[in-house]
Amino acid sequence: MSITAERVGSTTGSRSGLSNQERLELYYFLRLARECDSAILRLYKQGKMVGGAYTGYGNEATAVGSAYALEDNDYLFPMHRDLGAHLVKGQSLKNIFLQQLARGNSLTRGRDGTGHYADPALRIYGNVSHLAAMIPMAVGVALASKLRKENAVVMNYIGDGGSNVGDFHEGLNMAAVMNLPFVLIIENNQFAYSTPTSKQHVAQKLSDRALGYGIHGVTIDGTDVIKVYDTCRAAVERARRGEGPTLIETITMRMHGHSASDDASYVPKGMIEEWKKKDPIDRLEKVLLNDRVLNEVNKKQMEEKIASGIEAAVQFALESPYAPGEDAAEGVYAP
Ligand SMILES: Cc1ncc(C[n+]2csc(CCOP(=O)(O)OP(=O)(O)O)c2C)c(N)n1
Ligand SMILES: [Mg+2]
Repeated sequence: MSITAERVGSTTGSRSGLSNQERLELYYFLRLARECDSAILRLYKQGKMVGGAYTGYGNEATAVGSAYALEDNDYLFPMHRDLGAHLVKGQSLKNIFLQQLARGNSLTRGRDGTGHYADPALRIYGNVSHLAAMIPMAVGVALASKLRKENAVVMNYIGDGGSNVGDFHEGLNMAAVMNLPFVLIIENNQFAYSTPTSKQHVAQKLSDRALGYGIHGVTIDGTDVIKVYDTCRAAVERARRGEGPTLIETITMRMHGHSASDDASYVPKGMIEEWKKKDPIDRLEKVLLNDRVLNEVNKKQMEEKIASGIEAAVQFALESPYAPGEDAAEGVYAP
């Protein structure tokens, strides 16, 4: 197997061959993800959420571009910044807000208020809270899928911080040794809660770790949705051909605090302003306007569709009941 550890690629130009309609769809999902996050923050500030609120501001291009490279029978193991990936894989707004608002008719039947859910019908296995513990699980699914000859690929995500947990090594090494159809994305958004990457690792690039496992590794601009799509599509196709796992590091910035209760005051002054210039939505919008794929008319239509869709889902969730207290332990433990 040939090994590539490319340097951070240029962010201009695309090999994607995406149609204009597909590029518009990517733009739609970027905006949908961000508007969902904004709605989640509003609900949190209104005291309508049961627990914390985690958003993906700045991570949208990574979440959307990567999941867009998957087919229906592929598996998605996202982490807490990847609402955009849930949406691309087909999750409904209703289910997202029922889950966020911890209602009894949510996918976890009110047992959780975040993306910690599974939806086997869509092959989405939302993150387990313990960082990196999901990697060996996702690798296990890749093994099961290979044994069943499903021709499916597993896409899994981890943060810069989570990539330093031991499970990362065990999971990725196992995927490499067994030559599994597995793609692992490290979302390097500069911080793990308040810890900057300089205090997490001294590796120049986290994708260089791929060399140690004998697999493909690449570091790319995680704010460029087309670049993310291109890279992930190539990795997914390679995995489907039986050529093993890929480690993809996407460089971006966590534009908000770790959660809604964190004001991110530890982030150096000016850093957020600097990264705003690389806002994933603005970047694609400029290209699409310039190419006359997007215009004021279809942009407005899209905004209205997004706003009304979210409004209806939030309303439905707010009107849905919480789970009755008596059955709180049901479905939590194996019978
Ligand atoms: C093993 C483990 N330790 C600590 C936590 C608490 N925790 C949840 S998210 C998080 C920060 C993760 O940082 P990173 O992996 O960089 O992802 P990011 O939140 O920046 O996207 C921490 C410390 C956890 N969930 N699991
Ligand atoms: Mg991080």
